[in-house]
Amino acid sequence: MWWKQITAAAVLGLAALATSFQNPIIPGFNPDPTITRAGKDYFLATSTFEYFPGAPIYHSRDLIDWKLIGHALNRPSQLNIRGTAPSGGMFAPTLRYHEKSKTFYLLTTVFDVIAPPDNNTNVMPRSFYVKTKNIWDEKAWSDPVYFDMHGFDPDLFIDDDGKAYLTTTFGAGEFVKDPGYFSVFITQVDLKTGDSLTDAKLLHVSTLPLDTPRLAEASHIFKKDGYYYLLTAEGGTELGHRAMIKRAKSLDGPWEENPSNPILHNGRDKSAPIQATGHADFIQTPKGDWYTVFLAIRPQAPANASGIPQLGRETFLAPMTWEKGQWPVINGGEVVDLDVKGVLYDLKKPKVWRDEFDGKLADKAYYTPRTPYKQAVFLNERKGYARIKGNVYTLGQRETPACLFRKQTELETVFSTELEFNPKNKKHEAGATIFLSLHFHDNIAVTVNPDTNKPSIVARTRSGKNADLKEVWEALPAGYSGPVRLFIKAERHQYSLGYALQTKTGGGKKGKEEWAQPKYLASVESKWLQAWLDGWQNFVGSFFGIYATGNGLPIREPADFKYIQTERLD
Ligand code: 6LW
Repeated sequence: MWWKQITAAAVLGLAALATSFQNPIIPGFNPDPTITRAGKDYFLATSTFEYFPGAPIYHSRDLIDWKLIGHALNRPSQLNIRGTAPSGGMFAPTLRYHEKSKTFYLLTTVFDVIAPPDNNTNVMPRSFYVKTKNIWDEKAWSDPVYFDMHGFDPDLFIDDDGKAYLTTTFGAGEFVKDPGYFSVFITQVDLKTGDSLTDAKLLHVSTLPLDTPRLAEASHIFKKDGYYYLLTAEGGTELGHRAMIKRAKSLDGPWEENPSNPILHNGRDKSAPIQATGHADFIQTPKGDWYTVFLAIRPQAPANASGIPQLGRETFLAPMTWEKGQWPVINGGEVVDLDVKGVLYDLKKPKVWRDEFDGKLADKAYYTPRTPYKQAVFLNERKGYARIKGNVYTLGQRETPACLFRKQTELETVFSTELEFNPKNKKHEAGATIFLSLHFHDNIAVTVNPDTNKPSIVARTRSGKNADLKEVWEALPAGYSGPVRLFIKAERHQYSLGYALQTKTGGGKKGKEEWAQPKYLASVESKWLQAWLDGWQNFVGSFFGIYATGNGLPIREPADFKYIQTERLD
């Protein structure tokens, strides 16, 4: 039956050719990915910085289709971020499943303030872990157990003899002549208390040239075939970002550097559409194949190293093999692309995503800046609406405004919502926002114009290195009391802010409501919502959101949002 074999082989061959997956696997602001596996289930966590809840846990059975199942840090006793500056908060986690104890550990670090211009208060990191035996129930994660070693990017490695090792990153200035700006330290820890059982030892200093950013971060230790491997991210989190690896037969060394370092570095091809690749973690499938997850950016306008990454750092995937001599080779040694051919499959994503607020939120992918001190969003007060009760804080303050945010996950998309809100004075405001930070965010809102005293739409944009504010006002037609639709159109080069009014209500005989076309009032260049604004430390990405505020005074008028939606522009 030779013909049958040939046909089968041809079909298999075609299938292999047709197989390919799209990067990023977890789009939108999802940096510092860390991955682990329990049986057939993969779990992946990323960083959330000043947003709450912290440490999203994604689940997948195939490394491609990821669902958010909850957050490891979901109550104030675990993550109490108050007054936290942009890009402070919850940093790079490590997620590990310890088979013997059937326990998941999530290690992370919290900073209050990270860098200028919000600097000069507390830049000291505090690292800790939380654990759970039931990762499916986010409430089951423990309270923090604090480590006593300094540093950030904590990694946990539990050896076959049960000894647990913590590695973190901090400055090695006092220890070696040519220190990296940041280097990796190791200590054995008592996992029950977080206490160190041995003195901290310098484990790794970046071997990059002295005139490059010699940062060694994102350490992860693996054991394979009698070797301990130390994976690090080096060169800074910008275009020089890369993954490096070294190995030893004992954690005490001597260490041997991979002659083919870096193992991941798209920066060697500045025309590639994925840049700043690094901060990686490894995973083996139940069948024995290896993959790496890592952070990277998708620059846009232009889509290469001179473009800008306003979605922040996202989570990417690439296949990996262990070559003879036992060093990992990522993506066959090639630059990683948006379309990775020959493995896994292409997951089609729906063009429209919508939350109708029918008594609960559609999923858990909602955030607020900092830890809320009080409930602001009510899903059961008015059927079919998310009711936001504004507080005194604005989106521009280091507090928790009354809002509901979602990560922007696609470059070209329209975010929209329908709002019912009756502002009584110029302080009353409710609307939609595209939000990078308390300094850079752009809103389209319903409020009262202080000059005319009329209920109006206002579009507020911020641009320039000092985030200069521009406003465009448009009065609502006299007597108009219907709902207002608000739109934020994201394109590669700009965001546009618009609104639409109802022209016919759904009441009466023919029953179908009608709406005018959206009218766009203002736009802002997307570079003012990107992660690499000069002089602003920025580890996050942009969010769409809805909000209400009393702008410094209490407000009793609720803002009722009927839905939020994103519709991809393709
Ligand atoms: C992360 C560290 C880093 O902790 O950025 O540039 C930090 N390197 O690895 C925030 O993601």
